[in-house]
Amino acid sequence: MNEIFVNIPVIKYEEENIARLMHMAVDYGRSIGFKGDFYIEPKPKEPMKHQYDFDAATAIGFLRKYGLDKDFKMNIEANHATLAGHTFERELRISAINGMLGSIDANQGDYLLGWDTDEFPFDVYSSTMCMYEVLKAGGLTGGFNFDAKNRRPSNTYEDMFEAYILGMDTFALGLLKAAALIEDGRLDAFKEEKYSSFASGIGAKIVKGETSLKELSNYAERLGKPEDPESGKQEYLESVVNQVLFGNN
Ligand SMILES: [Mn+2]
Repeated sequence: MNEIFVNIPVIKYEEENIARLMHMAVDYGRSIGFKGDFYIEPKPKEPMKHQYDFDAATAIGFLRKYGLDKDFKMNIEANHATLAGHTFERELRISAINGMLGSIDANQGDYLLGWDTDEFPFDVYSSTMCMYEVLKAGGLTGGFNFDAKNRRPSNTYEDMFEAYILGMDTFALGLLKAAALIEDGRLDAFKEEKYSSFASGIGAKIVKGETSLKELSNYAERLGKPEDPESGKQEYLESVVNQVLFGNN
């Protein structure tokens, strides 16, 4: 209980109480016939320095610890990913690989400000990589919500229409470009090649959990001096994305 005396909340109780509240919400929802997913929207920083749901990985760990992961999924907001120091697409991927990708708040933030500006999205790189993750995940159980508002100088009704049209068009274009990236195939081909050493031999044994540090140590010693590492081809992959987005291929 020392934590009380230095004016820090008893974190264990607070986490358990949040989990109790969430269990009660699930029980009540199920009792009135609600069969859908509950969503939790990770967000760091606001309104305080320590957030229990800092990012997707933190929230997923919390839900699993307290037995809530079958009832909850992530609602990933682009601007919150930025605040957590992640990219939007990374938060989507973390959710998807854990079976927890639910829905999306499709806004964007200001990379220079460090708080939640909830701008309507216009960044087509970001919407493309978002839709790439959605397509790779096989879709969403939820949907898209802008969670965005006009900037203060945009003060007419016409501006509101323009903002929603901008957001819709940005994500529609992102969807088309994400599909084009997948159909192009070069990104997937590179990734398959990059990890191909895990498909056979000692790599396959690692993946299947059929080896040990001792065996790997012996294996590494037998290899002798390592060859130069293969190229990560960062600039090549970025040029592929540009070619697909802007049609220079
Ligand atoms: Mn939101």
